[in-house]
Amino acid sequence: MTFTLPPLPYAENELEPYISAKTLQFHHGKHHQAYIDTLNKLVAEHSLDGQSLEQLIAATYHDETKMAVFNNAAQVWNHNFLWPCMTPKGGGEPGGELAKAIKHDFGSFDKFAEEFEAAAVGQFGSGWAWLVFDAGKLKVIKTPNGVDPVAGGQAALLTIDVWEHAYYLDYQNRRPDFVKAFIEHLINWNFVAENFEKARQSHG
Ligand code: MN3
Repeated sequence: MTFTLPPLPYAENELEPYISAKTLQFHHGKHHQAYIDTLNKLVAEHSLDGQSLEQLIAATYHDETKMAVFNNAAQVWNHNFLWPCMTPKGGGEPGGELAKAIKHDFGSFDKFAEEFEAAAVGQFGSGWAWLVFDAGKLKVIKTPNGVDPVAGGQAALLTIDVWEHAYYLDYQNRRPDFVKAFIEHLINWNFVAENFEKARQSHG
């Protein structure tokens, strides 16, 4: 079994003007593909065939002899998860149970948005910001490099990639402008709500 690149759930130019087709060509077609190719090579070298991404991430986190496997498996998982977090004409605010939970756990949607923005802008160097469901509560976290909630045993609901390759062609050093555009125009709240529903059901 080898890992393969999932197709984007939209055309490369459909997130414009917030993310250009050129950025997606490189981010999806080159960076994500490269993590997959490297992971397939490493899985064969380490005789780790037949394991899911989640199993590989759990088995190699904090294992210094398999750091490259962890980094690439986590980055494949993170990018597989990232694409459906965005949608053309996204953004706005969620409804239903997710809206209630955000209000309950953050105080208001605006407070959630502020916290998510601060995590994404404030992640020093490469990494990710996330909305997660952890022990029955919504939380915003940030992680460096490839580290993700899967490694920490939390359920991921939403992510933004703040590696420079995610925004540099369109925003150069203006990460805050990219984060703002992501929140206001790109978040796919239907996908986040589906993830929330699954996480709540498995939490019981
Ligand atoms: Mn990336």
